[in-house]
Amino acid sequence: MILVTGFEPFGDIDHNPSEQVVRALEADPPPAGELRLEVLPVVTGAAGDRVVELAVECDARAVLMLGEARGRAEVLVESVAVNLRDFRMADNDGNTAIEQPVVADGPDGLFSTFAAARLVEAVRTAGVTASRSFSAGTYLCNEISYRMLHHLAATGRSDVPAGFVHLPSLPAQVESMPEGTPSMPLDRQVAAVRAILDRLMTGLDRG
Ligand code: PCA
Repeated sequence: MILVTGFEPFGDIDHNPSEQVVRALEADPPPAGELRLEVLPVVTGAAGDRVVELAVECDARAVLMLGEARGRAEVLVESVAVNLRDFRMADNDGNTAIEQPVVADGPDGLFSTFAAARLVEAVRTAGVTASRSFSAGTYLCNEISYRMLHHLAATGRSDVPAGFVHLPSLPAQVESMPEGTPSMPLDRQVAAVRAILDRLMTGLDRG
């Protein structure tokens, strides 16, 4: 089972591309491999608890966490998560955090366990613009990525490919954002995520 998560909308903007990609995969699942799909709340603590719980519950062989990176034009495959919660805006339950760790006494940073460079290649081959990224920020996306990578390391399962991918905003969303904010149509985003899943599954089959 491969665990794939998205996030609900956050802040004052409707929709989240990651939620819509998860819904698209629900409606038309990839032929190879079973997926466990879920949309997570943008709530500190709860989102990380849930993603770890899901990975345990479905005994995930790979974990792909998705979220929105507003203002970015390409698909960003994250290589690292940091042990820092420092929120620009309150989460959806009104929680704030300044210079707080994600996990008390955890290491400063943890590398994604999926092969980020190869996933970027897979997305580009599918004709969608993509890059590696070395910062997922200090908000919920970084938090759940850190929680998952910490869980895998703590349970001796860092061989499970896991990590975070940030998606651009959707065209409809940027209408209420500052002029010139980049976006990417949903079908391109879905194509990118399908290419990533395909690559992840091929890697698993190779053992
Ligand atoms: N993006 C935010 C949190 C939820 C989402 O989709 C982030 O980049 O942290």
